[in-house]
Amino acid sequence: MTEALDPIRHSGTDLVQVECPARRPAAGSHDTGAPLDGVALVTLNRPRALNALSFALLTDLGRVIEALDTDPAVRAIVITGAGRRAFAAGADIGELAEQTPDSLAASEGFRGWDRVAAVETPTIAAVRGYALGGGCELAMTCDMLIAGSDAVFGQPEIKIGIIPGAGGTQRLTRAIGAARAMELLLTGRQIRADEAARLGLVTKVVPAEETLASALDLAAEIAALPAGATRAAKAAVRAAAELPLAGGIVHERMLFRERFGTPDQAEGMRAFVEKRPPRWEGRPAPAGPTEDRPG
Ligand code: CO8
Repeated sequence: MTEALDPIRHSGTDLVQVECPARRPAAGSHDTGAPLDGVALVTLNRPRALNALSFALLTDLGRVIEALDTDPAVRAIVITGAGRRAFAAGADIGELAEQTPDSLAASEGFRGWDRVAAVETPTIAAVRGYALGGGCELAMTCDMLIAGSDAVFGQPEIKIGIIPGAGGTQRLTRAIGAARAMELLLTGRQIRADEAARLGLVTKVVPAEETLASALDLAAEIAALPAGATRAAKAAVRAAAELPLAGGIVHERMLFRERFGTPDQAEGMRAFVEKRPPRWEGRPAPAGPTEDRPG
């Protein structure tokens, strides 16, 4: 761990806060919330502007995410927005209004999304309120998306004379299909959590107040599993969006073979045979017997 050398990894910045290990939201006034081993919580922190993604925020987000991704103690990352009203209502329109084709070509801003897309650690978006424009694109860039019942998704860029520029046309189309993506992209219509779930945009919808806890619980479940395997599973699923089926299967087989000979593979299989919980590298064995044995 390099905690003392890299404060951004553990506390973030004013615009992008980090809690690592994350704490589950407290149940009562005396409960500080249990720390969740291996889970980092990243909070977009401009609540008065509905967490609009300014260039400065995007730069900080990229640095924070990169730092967390290279920390071996971090095995799952949750990204959320400060406050109850928004995950993020898009890129900062005030800043965008000043841009030209040349300034955008030279801009580092896009790297905020690109860096989130590039991390090997599993990522989960916890969305309450608005996830619009670049905010929707950021949520879709995460591997899983937990939506509160008050979540609202959309790509409204068409209404301000532009189109999505941070992957929205591509990721929305892959997530929900071309015909449905076309309608949302060409009208800018916003959809609520239940419709987003029906369309396959989100992993699950939960009561609004439980959004963050639910995302953190999912992250903790993933973080308790062997990190090499969760990263490989993520890489394989990501490849499905990039490669033709035959190429994707070749890629999966390569990742599958790579697992063999790793300490986690040896330990996982030995523990199964010996009918005991596995002890993953660098972590204590879980208390109880294994509940779910692989099928
Ligand atoms: N940018 C800047 N400020 C914003 C944004 C935004 N995207 N969204 C909200 N705000 C600010 C408002 O200006 C307001 O500030 P203030 O109180 O100082 O006036 C504050 O947040 C609260 O917003 P509202 O008063 O508008 O709240 P409402 O409840 O009335 O409306 C909405 C909420 C519907 C979310 C409304 O704020 C809205 O339509 N926001 C804009 C949504 C939008 O069009 N998003 C897409 C932006 S373009 C984009 O994301 C492109 C991404 C790719 C570019 C990559 C560049 C590097």
